[in-house]
Amino acid sequence: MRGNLDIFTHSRMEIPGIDWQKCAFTEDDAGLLVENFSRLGFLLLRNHGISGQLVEEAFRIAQKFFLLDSSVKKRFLRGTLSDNNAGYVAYQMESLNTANTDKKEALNITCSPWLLPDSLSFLSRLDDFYREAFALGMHILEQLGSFLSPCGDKNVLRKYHSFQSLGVYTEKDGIVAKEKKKKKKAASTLRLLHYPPSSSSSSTETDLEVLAGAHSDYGTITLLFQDSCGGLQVQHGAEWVSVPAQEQGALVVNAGDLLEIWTGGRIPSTKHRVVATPELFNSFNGRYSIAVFIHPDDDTLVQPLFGNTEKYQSVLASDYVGGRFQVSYP
Ligand SMILES: O=C(O)CCC(=O)C(=O)O
Repeated sequence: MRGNLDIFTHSRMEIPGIDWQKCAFTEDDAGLLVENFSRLGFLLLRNHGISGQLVEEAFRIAQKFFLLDSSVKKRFLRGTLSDNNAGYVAYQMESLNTANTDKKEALNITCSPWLLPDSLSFLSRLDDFYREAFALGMHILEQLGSFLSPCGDKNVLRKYHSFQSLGVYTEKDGIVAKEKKKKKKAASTLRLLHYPPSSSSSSTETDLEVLAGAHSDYGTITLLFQDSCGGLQVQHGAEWVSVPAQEQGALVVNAGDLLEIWTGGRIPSTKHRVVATPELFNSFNGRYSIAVFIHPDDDTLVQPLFGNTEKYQSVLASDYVGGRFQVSYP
């Protein structure tokens, strides 16, 4: 134990872990958070406070969605809804790295209004999960801001992130759409991911099957929930560090490109990928994960505030994410 943080991994080649509930969030704790987050741009957060029931329900909803017939899912393809990033990403439709197409399917749920048909109405139950995840994300940003800003300003990063509930709604709560129109827009997204069971039965250290190509995330921070299949790896120089699967219910937090810019490189947005594991070969349903991508409001000018402020150029949040999407979805 160091301060109020329980650092349960010490090797430079492991993802640092933090017990979030034990943290009183003093200035010392914020310093240790920054210190550990700075190492790889990844953290494992135990006791994160998000209701286990909500997490389990979110995974059940993901399974229910991906089990739908592919002809149903394809009715809601990404690019055909009012928000360009919302919708279903079919198997091999995305290339997180141009070297190969990803062996996964995904559903992007953004905060822009999406009137769900009856067949998808169960997706509206994801809102509470998203709300808790977003609140945790804001708490993390407050801690980072309070340590990094010279005057201890908790709001220095948080203030650019307005909360909006997910845009999914059904006929009976149509009011959601009206409320959304008044609010600021942001690219924050809840993403359900499914990696079907691998067809290949051999994946060795030297010959790994890549299911999601190496990439960095585009926004501020990502909260990632994964099942027990494992396979997430984080780049460290020429090596790949494996992220333990679902360690004691821990969730993964990683920095996106915009946090790297804001922190002048102090907290890096590190490349990561997903590879096939023996657990995936043996699993009947494949691998499931859920990512909450937290982005600043579209009109935010993201500029280096701390760290090496000379190294990065300012960028408009909406321009940056738009550019990255163009490359991922050829
Ligand atoms: O599925 C995962 O574990 C990671 C997904 C990911 O990195 C992404 O969608 O950006």
